[in-house]
Parts: sequence; C-alpha cells; structure tokens
Amino acid sequence: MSEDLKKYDKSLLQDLLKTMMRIRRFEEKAAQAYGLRKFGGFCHLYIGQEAVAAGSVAAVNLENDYIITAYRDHGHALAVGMSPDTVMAELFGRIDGCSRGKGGSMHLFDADKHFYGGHGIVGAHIPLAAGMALKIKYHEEPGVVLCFFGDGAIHQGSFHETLNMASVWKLPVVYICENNHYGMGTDFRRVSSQPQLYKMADSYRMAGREVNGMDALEVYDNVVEAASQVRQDNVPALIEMKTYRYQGHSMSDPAKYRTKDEVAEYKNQDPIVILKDRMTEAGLLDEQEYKKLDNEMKNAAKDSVEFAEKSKRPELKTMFEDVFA
Ligand SMILES: Cc1ncc(C[n+]2csc(CCOP(=O)(O)OP(=O)(O)O)c2C)c(N)n1
Repeated sequence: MSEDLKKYDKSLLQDLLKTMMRIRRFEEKAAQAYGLRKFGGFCHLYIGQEAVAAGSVAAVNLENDYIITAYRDHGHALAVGMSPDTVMAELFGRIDGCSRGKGGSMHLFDADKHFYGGHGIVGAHIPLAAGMALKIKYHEEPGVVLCFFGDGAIHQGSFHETLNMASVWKLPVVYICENNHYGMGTDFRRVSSQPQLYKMADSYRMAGREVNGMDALEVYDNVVEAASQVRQDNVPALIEMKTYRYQGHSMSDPAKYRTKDEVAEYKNQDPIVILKDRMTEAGLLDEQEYKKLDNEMKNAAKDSVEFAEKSKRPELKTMFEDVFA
C-alpha cells in the first residue's frame, strides 16, 4: 500500500486530505446551522462525495482551466479555494457572501477562481460548459472545462444534445458524472437503460471511464489522464465517478428509500479515512498531525459561521440589483 504513494508529491497528498477535511467540517457546521434555523432555503450537502471535488480540482490548473457544477456545490467551491467565510455567508444570505447573499447554497460562484457556479436546474449547466469550452477553443486558449453533474442529470435531453455537439465540435470538456446512486429518492438503476453510465460516451464517440469516486487518488489520476487526453486529442471525455452521499438529497429529506446497511457500507469506504490510512501507513502522517489538521478545519468552519452571523443582510432596496433574467 505505502509503495504506491511514492509517485505522489507529499504536498499533493496533504492538500487532498486537507481539502476533503475542510469540506467535511464545513458541511457539518452548515447542517448544524440549518438545523438551528440560522438559514433556510435549499441546502444540499456533499458529505461522502469529497474525494470527487478534491481529486478533480487538484488535477487541473485553474489559471487556464474552468469548473462548473450543479446545486450540490459547496465541495467544489471550497476545493477551488473559495474562503469558507464567503461560502457560509452566502448560505446565510448575507452581503459578504460571494453572490451578495442573493444566491444562497445553490449559487456559489467565483469568476476569479474560474469557478462558474452553482446551477439549480438539473442538467442546465451541461450546455453552459460546452459554451465555455467553445470560447476556449475559439480563442485558442490552453484550458479545459470540468463539468460536474449528478446521475439524475444524465437522463436530461440537455446532456445528450450537448455531448453530441461537444463531440462534433471537438470541445475541450471533461464531463464528470457524480453517480451518488440517487436522483432525489430515485435509485439510478431503476431509471437508467444503461446503468453503466460511462458507457454512454460510446454513443458520442468519446472516451468514457468509470472511477472509484471514494478514492481521491484514483479520482486525481483519472482526471489528470482524461484532461491531458482532451487537450492532446481535441475531443471531450466522460467520467463516471462512483460515489455516495451520506445525507439525504437535501436537508428536508429523511432518505427512507435506502437501507441503513447500504449507508454503512459506503461509510466503511470513507474517502477521508482511506487517504488518511494510506498516508499513515506510508509514514507521511501521524495521529497527532491528523488531529491538528482536524482542529484547524473545525475552527475554520466554526469561524465561518461567526463571520456569516456578523455579516449584514442585503438591504431591501438592493433586491433588483444584480438580476440578469
Ligand atoms: C429540470 C429540473 N427538474 C427537476 C428538478 C428538481 N430536482 C432537483 S434535484 C433533483 C435530482 C437530481 O439528481 P442528480 O442529478 O443525481 O444530482 P444529486 O442530487 O444526486 O447530486 C431534481 C429532480 C430541477 N431542479 N430541475
């Protein structure tokens, strides 16, 4: 086990672990604040899926590359380096949030960090990713777009129309399906004529691959490879990340459509524990360092709630500012 860690920089391993822990502790605090009714509206937690955002974002260079995602977006926002304070303030609907408190949980955005959201309509951002990739191609820039979406979105017409067009136009996009097994309460196996979702790439003459999305290093390696293939061959790619969300679809979902055993099975493959154990075995981490890091992340999450609570609510007169549709 420890042998195969040798090919990675220690700093990469530390960053991956830190990013996943930052997301986990942030989300736990967000859930707690929501439970205490400190904020309302929609809130979709990412707990369990951390390896996908952490591993994928680490695999690209956001000087040139771009990220776009759906409404389960806290993990991607933190992985691109948005501050937990800004993200929590947005959840709380406060003016120091990235969308001045008017977007909320589903509309995180940071153009400077090449993070183009946070989108609430299932599948609607899949064509937007193609548009971003067309801009990259048109201006002969070196970047690629990583476009994240759920297994539910794969059945939308927008997915199929866009993959067809992205293939014909040879656009630099890596489409990443985070298959967390459920679209709200619907098991993907009940509604997918092809349950091996990555195989849908065949229909659009692009490379498709299936990845264990609970393993940050497997995610990292595959996104590095897929992105470099996209850059080199000028064709888009599709990756299915097999992952799992520990919480319900949103804060209002008691998740009765799955068994406790199923949830426990995936908790046994926890992405943070997997990487932590491998690093410990390889002598790159000890329990004391892990505890220190964990405390750091817990404090950052706690501070973000204090920051959000201190930030003001937007004034009523600003209600129609920044509205584009
Ligand atoms: C076009 C559209 N239809 C329905 C909804 C309601 N809706 C919100 S989330 C969701 C499930 C999507 O599941 P999936 O794409 O697998 O993403 P996950 O929640 O698993 O991350 C649905 C049906 C919506 N937001 N947009």
